[in-house]
Amino acid sequence: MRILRSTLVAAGTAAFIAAGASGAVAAEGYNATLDELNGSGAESTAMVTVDGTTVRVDIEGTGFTPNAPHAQHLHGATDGTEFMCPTPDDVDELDEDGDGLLSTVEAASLYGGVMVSLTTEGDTSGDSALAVDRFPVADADGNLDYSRTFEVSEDIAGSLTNMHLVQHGFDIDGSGEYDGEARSSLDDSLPLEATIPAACGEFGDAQSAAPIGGVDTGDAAADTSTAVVFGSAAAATAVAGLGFAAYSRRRVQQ
Ligand SMILES: [Cu+2]
Repeated sequence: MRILRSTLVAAGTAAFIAAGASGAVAAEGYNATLDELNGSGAESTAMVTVDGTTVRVDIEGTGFTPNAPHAQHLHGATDGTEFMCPTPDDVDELDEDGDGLLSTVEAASLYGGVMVSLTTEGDTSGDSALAVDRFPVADADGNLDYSRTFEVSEDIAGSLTNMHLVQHGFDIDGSGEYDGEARSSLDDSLPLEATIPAACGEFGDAQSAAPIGGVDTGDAAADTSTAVVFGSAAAATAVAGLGFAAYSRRRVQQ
């Protein structure tokens, strides 16, 4: 082990020296495999690369509701609290309304609050948790690809390994859009289908990754033409606030 570690240190030093001329150093990467939640049939592979406070997120997913926006976040905490993705075995305990599904609020007690909103442009903080006109839209075949580089706070950069990637939105009744009688746990005016968790994954051990080059290049899938299902941005912001209020109350009650 000592030999291996020495080798790694030497390799790291070499990489640092080699990259020194351009000021870049090797970044750390974390892979995640996202499994379906709520029987959505959605699954993704993701990689988060961290270089100081610059973060790059790459996601490739399949099985998502076609032509629909999918909110996606890094959930967890920056205070070291341990969170995890729900498994089918957790549904019985967390499903407070007994509908057999985990709503966003029900699942948040396990996977934590929104730390980063993986939008296609603009703000990436928790304030944009429901900014659905800035989340990626799955293509006609249900593929959901995403790639974006952005800045985060030092607190968040230091806690990324303890966070989980959650993707939302699932056409439960197969009508082709987010509708139905069931209401979102975040706001009665929204369909449950629009915000229900569809996939969740945890990040594995760090590995060396190529330095992140440049800043946001705007290469995220930014088709917003069919993305406005929650109404105005102001309404979405209000909804996000309600979601956090509900979540905070839950935490206090526990
Ligand atoms: Cu989320």
